Amino acid sequence: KKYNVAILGATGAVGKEFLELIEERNFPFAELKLLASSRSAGKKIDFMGKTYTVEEAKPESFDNVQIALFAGGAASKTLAPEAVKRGAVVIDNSSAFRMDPKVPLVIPEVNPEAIKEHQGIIANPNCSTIIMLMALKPIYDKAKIKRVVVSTYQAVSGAGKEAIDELENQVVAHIQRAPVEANILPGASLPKHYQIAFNLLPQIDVFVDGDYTKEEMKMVHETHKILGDHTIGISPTAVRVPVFRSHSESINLELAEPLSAQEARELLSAFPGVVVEDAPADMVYPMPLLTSGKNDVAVGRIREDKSVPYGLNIWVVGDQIRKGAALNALQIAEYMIGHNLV
Ligand code: 2RA
Repeated sequence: KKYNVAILGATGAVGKEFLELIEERNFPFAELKLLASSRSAGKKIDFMGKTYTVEEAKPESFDNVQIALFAGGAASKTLAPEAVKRGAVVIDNSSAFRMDPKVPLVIPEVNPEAIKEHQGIIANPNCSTIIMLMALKPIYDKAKIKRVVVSTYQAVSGAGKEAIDELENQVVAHIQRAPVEANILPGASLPKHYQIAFNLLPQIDVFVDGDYTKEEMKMVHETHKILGDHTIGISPTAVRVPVFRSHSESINLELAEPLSAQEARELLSAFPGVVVEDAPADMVYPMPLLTSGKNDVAVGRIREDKSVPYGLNIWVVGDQIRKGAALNALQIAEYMIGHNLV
């Protein structure tokens, strides 16, 4: 069976990744509609031997669509309910519906059972949450997690194409001894901007409660919802780093039960979508240059932390445009197809 598929945000980084993955995974589509804002409408995209014209996304765009993949952005809030009204299942990468109790928030390897509760919209978690939970789930199932201290090292592509260009331009300007301009990061709509080249920015998104950023609080709230466990203490710090692609995370865990580093390695190796790269003697560990363009989340630097009872340190790296966004959403769609849920 084949499905009529619409991609909202088809011209952006996540939209492009959707197309690459649809081809790569042989996703069973019949008709494909590429949608975007009026700014990108009219653009041509060549895909699998056909030229598609990007259409402006409107409520009627979803007539006769069974699967709507939303790349993320402000349009989700209004267009997702319109697509559902017209009979589509929406898999949404924006943050608009993630914490809505009626909307499942899903990582297929972690909580696929939540999908069947959907009422039309299924939310894709934030990239940093997905990458962290891919590594935490097998550990959680075995030894429970009491507390997580996580610091992220997030690539500029998480902030969009303009942020990628900004890093590149700043590096070139620096080398040419020209003035370095900063107009985008930490966020285009923020009142101040700082250089990212040769620098680190400890702010991703706006500040919210208690001077944590929204990005940091997403990691707390989404983890509680996905694991269905609000008792886990989570202490996050999210940092933008001058890396083009793939987010990295240094994670310290306090477990409820003992788990050796070797046991953790075995559990992680057996978990689908995770690859263990951990051979310190050979200087083998995950790095963002190595995970970019890959589907698996890589875990390394697995060490027992003897400073607390049952402590464990891990280093996790994943392509945030693939597993952190487009791949995870497509896997949700594949799960639904496989289980006759669409
Ligand atoms: C970032 N979390 O990296 C975002 C992308 N969703 O800024």
